[in-house]
Amino acid sequence: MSKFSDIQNAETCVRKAVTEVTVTDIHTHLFPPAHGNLLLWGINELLTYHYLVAELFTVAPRELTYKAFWKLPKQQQADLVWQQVFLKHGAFSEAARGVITTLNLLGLDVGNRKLESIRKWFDSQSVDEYLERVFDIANIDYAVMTNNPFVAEEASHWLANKPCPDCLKRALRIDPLLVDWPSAARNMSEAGYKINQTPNSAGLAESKRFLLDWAERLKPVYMAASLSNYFHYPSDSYDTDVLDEVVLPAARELNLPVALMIGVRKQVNPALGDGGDGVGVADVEAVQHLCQQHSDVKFICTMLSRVNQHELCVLARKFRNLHVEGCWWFCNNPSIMEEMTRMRIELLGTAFTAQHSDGRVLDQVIYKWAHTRTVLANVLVQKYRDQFVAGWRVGEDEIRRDVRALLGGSFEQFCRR
Ligand code: FIX
Ligand code: ZN
Repeated sequence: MSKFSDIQNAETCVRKAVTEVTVTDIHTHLFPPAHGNLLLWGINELLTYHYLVAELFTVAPRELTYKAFWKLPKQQQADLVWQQVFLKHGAFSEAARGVITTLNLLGLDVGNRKLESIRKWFDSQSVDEYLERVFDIANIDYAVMTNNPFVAEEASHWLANKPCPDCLKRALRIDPLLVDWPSAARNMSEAGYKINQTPNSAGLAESKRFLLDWAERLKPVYMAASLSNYFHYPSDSYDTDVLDEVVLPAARELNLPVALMIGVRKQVNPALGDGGDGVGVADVEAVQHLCQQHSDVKFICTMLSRVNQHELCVLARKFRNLHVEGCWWFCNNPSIMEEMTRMRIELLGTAFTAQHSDGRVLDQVIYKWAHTRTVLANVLVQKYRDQFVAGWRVGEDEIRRDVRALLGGSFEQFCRR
């Protein structure tokens, strides 16, 4: 295909390619509609997203206690967020601006700032069609969920073989095995596996059988765990034994990548519920040791602290079994996303995944991808300009190849390798 001879036409093509590319969303907290209330969607859920609940308490009058807030019905919680965050302080934050973007792209009149008509519209939606509509607006081919067999309610839907649409793939989420063995052991014992409260060799073998059984049931794209900023490997805590005896052997046997999300300071303020987690600088060397000592296992990694990003990116240059992905959670803001994406392209080319939505509320994926496309287009325009000035010419096919690589293509290639 012909190459662009002037940078303006190339840049126009870049922006068009980013706008039009179908995205693969490799980390979300969505659920199949058949799994009932586990799938969050609609204006009340959008407004009570744990990011916005945390923001509410940064501005609400002191008289609003956490306890009083949580006792309110969901709609009144949403009304409070709308009044205190949006009407009194504006939609500056990424989570607040995101609600506005979502409502606008759904074609709703958010300009009149009245929730009643918006609520009526959502009440008239059917969740199955709405899921399709949201994926269509966001232009997503499929999203990978977070499926935790240690959560009884989640497990019950899979054990009942409830339907799951093709656009939702599974991820086998295994945090409790690594961060809370006693609770994991209780769950597995209740499910009929012979597991002790302390991880002895018999219990580790049984927990591997539990993993293999769930992998058979879910057919996951990868196994995943969120780990604190205190995670080290190897270490003398039991998570090293669980990794060495259970998770990594299962990953090898199933040829499944292991996705590690590292750097959460769990529940720094428990009164905020899911919004109570913070961030801490983590140990990138733990990822280095895993890649070194298990070169036959594929690791997908994202870290929560901005401080860790450069070191993690350099590590991905050293290990072909490491794939860096996403601007996770507190990094999912335009300023940090731009910095991370620019750095990653400069160090990794397109051999990484630029973003995941982490969407907890179905409708959010609309804004998470709209905002990501804007940031990515601006960074890529600059990066193609840099190539152009150096003397490298590209054509439309290569631009579309590169954009897709950053938004799912490199991930799928890594998983296939
Ligand atoms: O561990 C995770 O998957 C995190 O993304 C979540 O626990 C977190 O609450 C979240 O949804 C952040 O966006
Ligand atoms: Zn998540």
